[in-house]
Amino acid sequence: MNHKIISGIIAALLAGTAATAAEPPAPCGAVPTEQQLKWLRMEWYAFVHFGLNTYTNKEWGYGDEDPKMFNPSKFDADKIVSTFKQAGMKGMIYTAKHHDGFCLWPTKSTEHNITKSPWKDGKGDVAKEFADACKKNKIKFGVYLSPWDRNCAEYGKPGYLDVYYKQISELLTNYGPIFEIWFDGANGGDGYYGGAKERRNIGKADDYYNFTKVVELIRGLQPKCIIWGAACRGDATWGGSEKGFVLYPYWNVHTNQGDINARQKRKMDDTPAKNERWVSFEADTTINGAGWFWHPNQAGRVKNPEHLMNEVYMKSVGYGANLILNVAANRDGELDPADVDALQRFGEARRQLLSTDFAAKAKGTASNVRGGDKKNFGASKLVDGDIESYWCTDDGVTTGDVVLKLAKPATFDVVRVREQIRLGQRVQDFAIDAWVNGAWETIDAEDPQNGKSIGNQVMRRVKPVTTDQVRLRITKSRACPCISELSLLKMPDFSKISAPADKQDTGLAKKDWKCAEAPKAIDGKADTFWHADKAPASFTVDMGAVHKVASFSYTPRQDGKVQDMTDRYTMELSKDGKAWKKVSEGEFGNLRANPIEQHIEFPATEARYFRFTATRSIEGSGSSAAEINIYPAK
Ligand code: FUL
Repeated sequence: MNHKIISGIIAALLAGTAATAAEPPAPCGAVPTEQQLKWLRMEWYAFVHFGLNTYTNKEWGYGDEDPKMFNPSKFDADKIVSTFKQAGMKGMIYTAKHHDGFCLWPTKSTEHNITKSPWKDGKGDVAKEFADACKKNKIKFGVYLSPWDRNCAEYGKPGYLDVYYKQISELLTNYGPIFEIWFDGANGGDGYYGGAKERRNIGKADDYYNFTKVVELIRGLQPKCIIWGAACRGDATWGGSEKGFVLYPYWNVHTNQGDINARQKRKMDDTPAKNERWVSFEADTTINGAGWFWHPNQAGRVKNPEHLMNEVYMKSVGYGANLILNVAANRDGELDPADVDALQRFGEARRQLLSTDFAAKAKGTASNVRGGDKKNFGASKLVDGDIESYWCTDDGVTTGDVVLKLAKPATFDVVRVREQIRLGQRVQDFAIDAWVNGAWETIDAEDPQNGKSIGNQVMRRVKPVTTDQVRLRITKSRACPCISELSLLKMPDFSKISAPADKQDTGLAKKDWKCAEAPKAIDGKADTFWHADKAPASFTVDMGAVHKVASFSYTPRQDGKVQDMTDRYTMELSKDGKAWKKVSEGEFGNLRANPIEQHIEFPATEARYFRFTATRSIEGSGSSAAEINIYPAK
């Protein structure tokens, strides 16, 4: 027997005496489907609002818009999609039909569709061009299909459902794999409805659309498609704001509809309930403060990369949810250069943030390792760059810590932690310490009040420290913790990524304006507002001199309340304060979900006075306005 064989036998004998491989723990509570898991790992993708509203300067079309307006001479889906790809986005969702009911693909379900537009001689198909471009650029394609249809004569009656189900079927049959379908929650209200021009209420959306049936239909056509909204009957739902954040702690597991709908900061039950479901949140927002659709002169309202990072990305993806970021196409069918600039800079900032993990390959020591099996469940799993492997403790051990010794001292200010969510979301509270000047210093404390969640991932902004040792302390968990990764990251220096300058246009200077009834509507401050107990209610403003004006903007009350929030108006102008001309009347769309400033254009008119009449409010019988701006004709 030669030397090599003998040592081989000794090694085999020794291995036999070592601890045997431990079994993985049983899942705890609800777990994501394979599709939900893949979807959560996409993190972020684009939303593209592009349709007839793009041409009317509105957020919500009424349903009577002329399809002839749609003629985007420079539309190039590939150019748009490659911009998203370059920014690092993993997919895009297109508004194939918004509330105005206009279908941007040649549907057989309604006449109100793109075949009636001059674009490509009525042979265009925006959904197809986006789907093909996504395939080419290797990002995923999804569709938004508004349930509310302000054009369809049958809306609110059973007949509409055939139309709607047909639209779902067409989009899920003819455009390749759809990664997500979006069912907007805005429903019912006034509209054109085939000429009826009336208000239609549908009662409970879940009952009217029969989302249980919708889910079945979709599962039959594309079982891998993530179903968003649909009264939470699908896989994912709204994050609760249109500002792009979710609340923290953030839990993907819910015991009932009310729990999901509340979307509130809450503690998770220590013991999983039998009826728990996995429904993840998706935070939605626009890259441009002007709204979901493109609006003229919106360039100055783009959100800068630092805001996108701190207020949007870190509070959505960084809390464990997904982010859908809207970048609207303009009337030519192109993205706004200012939006593209901000997107690319934010994309670069995100890349830089994730580019260096100072914890990679650190040496880990854990307080407890499942079955003593370091090979499969040891602390090194936290830093091996493999999202599937994880550190895990013995069953019943729901607290524990891991100390990571870095190869060399590093300076970081973001700590990312991820759970192996295939086994459920478990951790209810944790803390992070750094070894500084010979002692442990807590750089991210526990939250005994609400606890802290992890889930797919959590990115914590911590006090910047330089250290070569970091400790993760799991202090509360529903079952033995299963932590797949811990990363130490550094936020980039935004001054080097140069954000687009904020150059918001507020219109005519107001220093000579006078208004006895509503000074707060013209004080230049969005946090104060004019309020009246009734609607209609008006106020008149003397602008001090005659100007040729062509548009105005209205900012709704910004205190988070919708009570008495005006959403219909009349605007009149006068040169002398005696003879008045109505230049515009209508609706401010989507204020409940997204109470932002809205711009309204009217024919250029010479005026010294304007009279704003609030004619209706979303809730209550009063009226309000935080600010009115008036813009000169160009
Ligand atoms: C909202 C809609 O009403 C908006 O117009 C927009 O499409 C947004 C994404 O969802 O609820």
